Amino acid sequence: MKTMKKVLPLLMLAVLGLVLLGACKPKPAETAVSNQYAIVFKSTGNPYGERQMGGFENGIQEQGFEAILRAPDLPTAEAQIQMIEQLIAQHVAAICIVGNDFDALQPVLSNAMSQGIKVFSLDSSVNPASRMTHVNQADSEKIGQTLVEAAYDLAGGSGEFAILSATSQASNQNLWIDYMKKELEKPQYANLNLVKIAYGDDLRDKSTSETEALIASYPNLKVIVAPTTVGIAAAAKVTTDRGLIGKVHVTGLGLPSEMADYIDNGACPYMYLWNPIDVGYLGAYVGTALTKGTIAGNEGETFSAGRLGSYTITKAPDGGTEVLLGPPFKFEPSNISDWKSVY
Ligand code: RAM
Repeated sequence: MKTMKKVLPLLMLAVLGLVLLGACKPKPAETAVSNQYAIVFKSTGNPYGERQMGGFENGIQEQGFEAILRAPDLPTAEAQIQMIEQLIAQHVAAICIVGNDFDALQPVLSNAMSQGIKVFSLDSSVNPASRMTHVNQADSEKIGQTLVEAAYDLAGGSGEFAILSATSQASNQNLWIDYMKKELEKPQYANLNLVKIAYGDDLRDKSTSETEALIASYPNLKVIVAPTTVGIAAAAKVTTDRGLIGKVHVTGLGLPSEMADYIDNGACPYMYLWNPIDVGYLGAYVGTALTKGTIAGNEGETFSAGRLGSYTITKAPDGGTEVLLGPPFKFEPSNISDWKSVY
């Protein structure tokens, strides 16, 4: 019994010593971060998406990492969920998502983040709970205002106009359309009537048939505003083929390489866009800044984005944060030939 009394404190000391030793021991190296950075675009067959993914790939590769480029055949959330599940299984370092839906990707993207994968959206945002930050191509409110001003100008101040959008769930188009509706409430637009919002789903054939339906249903239609590069090209082709140049004006957001002919022939007197290659490239640097821990996606953090220089994360209108590329650019007959071979 006596020996026990002597030994017990010694034993306790030894245990304490072992515990302390364990706490001070250098931690085993963290599991190596993958060198793979993935981007998931809305759908295949979209030249704008190809440019954006190309910019992302370039930005990732020049930093010595591997880029994975994915896009489903159809622009649905379900198809993107499957792709993201595969990327989680691969344990990529980061996923850059061009969302086909604002909310529907939340469970799968939250799961990715809980496994240490850095998740951010680009071009078409997902809700703030599903992302660490968002790469926004241009000020969303400004885009909405600019497109209403264009419709007003091309309609000559009054009359009917329609919107030809992408899918009804596309968060970037929906946000721009919301800002357009807000802008339309201003008294100066009292005689400008938005008669219909049609959805071409960023598919060439559907955008063509939706444009034809607009023209058939609204014989007095003066302007079609397509805030999608696929939609605007389809609409301009329809008005050109049907001899409606000068009667139904087409404007919106277009890719210069696809729209140069329609700007030259007058089907689309002018349109707007940003550089999609730069959007993707900026995304590449957001991805690596997140994995390096330079940023965590919080307002006020800064990072450098290669040839584009330095950027600061700001508050987004949806309550999350974003990185803004810059202002949209106007393409018109005087400058379109400079841009049609660039993107
Ligand atoms: C289409 C896509 C893309 C959008 C551009 C303007 O290519 O919907 O997400 O940003 O148009």
